Formats: sequence, structure tokens, C-alpha cells
Amino acid sequence: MEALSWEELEARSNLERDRVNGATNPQARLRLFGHDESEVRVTLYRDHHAWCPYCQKVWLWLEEKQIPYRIEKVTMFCYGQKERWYKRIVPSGMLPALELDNRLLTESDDILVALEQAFGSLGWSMTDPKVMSLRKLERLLFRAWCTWLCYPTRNRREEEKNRDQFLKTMQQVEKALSETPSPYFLEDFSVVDVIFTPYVERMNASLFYYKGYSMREENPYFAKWFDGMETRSTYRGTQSDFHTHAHDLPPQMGGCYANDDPQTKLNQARVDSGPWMGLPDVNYPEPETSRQEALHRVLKHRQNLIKVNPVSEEIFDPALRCALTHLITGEVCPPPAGAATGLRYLRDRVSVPRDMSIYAAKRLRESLEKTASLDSQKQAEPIPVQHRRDQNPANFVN
Ligand SMILES: N[C@@H](CCC(=O)N[C@@H](CS)C(=O)NCC(=O)O)C(=O)O
Repeated sequence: MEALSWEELEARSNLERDRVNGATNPQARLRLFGHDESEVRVTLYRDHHAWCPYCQKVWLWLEEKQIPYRIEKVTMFCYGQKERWYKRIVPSGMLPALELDNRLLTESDDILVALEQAFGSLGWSMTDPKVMSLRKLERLLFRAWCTWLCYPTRNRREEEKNRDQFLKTMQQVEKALSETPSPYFLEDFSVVDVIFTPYVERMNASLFYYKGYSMREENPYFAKWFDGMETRSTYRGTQSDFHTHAHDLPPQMGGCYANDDPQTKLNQARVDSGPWMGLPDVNYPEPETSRQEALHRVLKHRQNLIKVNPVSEEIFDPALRCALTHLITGEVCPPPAGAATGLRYLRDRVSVPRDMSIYAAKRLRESLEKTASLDSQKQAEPIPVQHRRDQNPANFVN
């Protein structure tokens, strides 16, 4: 099939969403939940790419409580230059920060405490003894994960010791989850689930990719917890995928170290080159609109996407239309010769949820890869691990 023109593609894209009052989404700069803008008391400063885990915690809390708020997006050191205006407010440049009634707060836990003083707690208070003890468990799991993932080991014994320590801590998490009748950490959804979310999502992704270990498939109570979270549109709006985390974590964590388990190699190939459907990064059914959403998001940024692509516009413009034609019609569309590098470059830079939600991204990666494979089997250049300035938001914001 011939590639559809941009006009034909535009005609098939009709997925405008209400960013301000509709479902949780990373593009919004203002969230009102039906309130009047004059009622806004909160501004959240979070990172452009929605990579910062501590920001996700505060973001989810605000969404769950439906507190009207503004969002100001800031660049992280690993992908660009920190905005001067932000350093004037927060000299360290650290995220998140939050303004509540003109009072500036930093440190995500202090922010949650202040928010619950102002708006009431989310289920249980941050200082409730049950919550405190689960917050400690979250930090314990975090440390065991870092020790396993983020330090090189000298030998297999050391690697196994770190793995065992993580699995032992994970058993404590399983036990905590098994003690309540709900899928959540307490009798019902609460702030504890919000606190666990950012890092367990990143653990699930990174251990699959770097250690060949599928946290979600190996731990039945954790699997139920994850399924429970995925019933919430708030979580779905902030949820990322394996591909994004596998490549956003190394520069943020100062390195992620793969083991030599054969499963690791298989998992890496699958996360990097597909098939992406069926990976244990998501378990709720695919929405009917996922392809529409992907098309809509690419069309919105198509000029910048073409500009930053390493392949010339003459080749990449029709190649991208081929991939979008495949996305929306299911028909294969051979791209011009030399297109594969450019298509795989884009495939590797779709960031979830920044650009689109998880299934939309899987569909888009699938069509980019399918179209690239018609040109060449040569895989893409490796994604940088020291920094991600290839993802500088300056190319996409005005
Ligand atoms: N303890 C802090 C940790 C915050 C933190 O480590 N933020 C990282 C991002 S996740 C940061 O802002 N780093 C600076 C940067 O990457 O630009 C909190 O809970 O808020």
C-alpha cells in the first residue's frame, strides 16, 4: 500500500481529550476536576518527561484526591539544562517541588504531609503507625533493589547475594499485601499504594530487563496489587512501560548492571525490538482508541519529530507516513530505502506516559519496527546510558 498523505492521516485522527477536567494525563498544565480556576491553591513542579519517581508520587496523590492544581514542567539534569527560573526558586534544582498557598515545599514526603494537612489524608495519614511501618518497608525494598541493580558485582556469588536480599525483602512485601482483603496495602486504597507505586513500577521494568526477573509474574500478591492499581484511571494516566524505564533509569540511577542470565538477553531483545504486546508491564485490556491516540500524538509533533530525526526529511517524512499508515490501516507500506535508522530512532524515543499511554506506544513501536524491517534488519544505534540529552525537551517546547 502507498503511504497516506498528511492530510489523509489528519482526517483519520479525531481524538481530542479534555486535559483539564478529563482523565489523568501527563500533558495537562492545569487540572481542575470541575472546579473553578480561582480555587487553585497548588502548583506542582515536576519533570518534563514524567521520569522522576518522587514527582509521580505527588502527582498521583493530587489526582486521587482531585485537588485542583497547576503544573510547571522542569528539565532534569540528565536530559538537558535546568531552567534558570527554577533554580531561583529551588537552588538545588531538585524535583518535585510544590507551592501551596504561596508556600514553597520540597521533599516529596514533606509535600504529602503538608497536602494532607491542607486537604485531608488519602485513606490513612502519612503518620499513622501502620503507614509509617509500610513506608519503612518501601525504603527497604528500594535499597535492596538499588544494591542489586545499580552496582557492578565482581563475581556470581555477589550477584546472587544481592538477588537473594531483594527476593527476601520482596517476600516481606508479599506478606504485607497478603494480610489485607483488598489488593492494596491496607484495607482499602490509600497513600501507602501511592508511595509504593513509582519504584515498584521501575523495579518491575528494570529487573525484567537487566536481571531476567519478572517481579510481576513471580509474586502473586504483588501481581494482584498491580492489577488493582491498573483499575484506576489515575494510575493509568501516570503509568510507564518497560522500554521507557529500561532506558530512562541508567542515567538517573548512575548505572544499571545486567547479569549474565540467558533470560536477561531474551528479555532485552523483546523490550528493545518487540513484540511489545503481552509484556508484563501492563495487564488491563487494550483500549479501542490506542492506535488513534498514537496517531494523534505523532501528528501533533510531526514537524519536530522530523526535524530531530537523524535521517533526512526527504526519506523520513514518507517513512513516517508509511508507519502511520500501517498503524491505522494494518496494511504494510514499504518505506524509502535508508528509512530504517530513522524509524528505529523514533521507536526508541517514544516515552510513556509523556508522549502517549502504554498501549498507544506499543502500537506505535510495533508499526515503526514493522515498517523499518521492510527496509533493513540492521538494529538501531544503542541508546545513551550516561545521559539522555537525545531527549532534550527544548526541541519540543516553545
Ligand atoms: N528526597 C527527595 C528526592 C528527590 C530526587 O531525588 N529528585 C531527583 C529526580 S527523581 C532530582 O530532582 N534530581 C535532579 C535532576 O535530575 O534534575 C524527595 O523525596 O523529593
